[in-house]
Amino acid sequence: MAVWSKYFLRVVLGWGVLLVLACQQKPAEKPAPQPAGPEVRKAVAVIHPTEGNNVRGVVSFVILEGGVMITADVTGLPPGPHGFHIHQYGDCTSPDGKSAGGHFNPTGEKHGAPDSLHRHVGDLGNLIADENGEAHYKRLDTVLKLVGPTSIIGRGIIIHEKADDFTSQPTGNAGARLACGVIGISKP
Ligand SMILES: [Cu+2]
Ligand SMILES: [Zn+2]
Repeated sequence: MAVWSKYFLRVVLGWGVLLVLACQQKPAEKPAPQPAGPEVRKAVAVIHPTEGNNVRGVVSFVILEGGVMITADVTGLPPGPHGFHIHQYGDCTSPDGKSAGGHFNPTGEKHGAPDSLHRHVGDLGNLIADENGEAHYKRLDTVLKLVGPTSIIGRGIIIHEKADDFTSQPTGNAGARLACGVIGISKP
């Protein structure tokens, strides 16, 4: 056989094999599986003081059967009630905490008490500080979530100077921001 015809044969066979392989590949019917992220069962925020304040603490969130258990232990507060909210942005970069934006409100509701039918997802009520400036908060919340469209992961937590009155719109008139934290996923 002539050299050119051997070459020709090889090329034809080569492309033929490729064509058969290509035809055997079925078009993608299912989307490629998404890489599994961390399983979200718990979240945590470390609270740091804004400029001129000394408020510190930890807020944790754990998924339980009836909702999300919120636990907060905070120090350095003036005695009395202090508005306690999840705000839209997990951004505590500004000295006054305003970089965290307004209350986290993905459902377009009015501001309210945490047990109200109408509330922002971020409305957690008040922390009550004792005479030593310490506040402890433990509440099972049935509105906020750690997954899905109302997830609070990556949002901010703000502790305010004054009490949240649950009626003034859109913030509860809780005044300045004493402390700020960012909610992150914690180990299940
Ligand atoms: Cu707030
Ligand atoms: Zn609110």
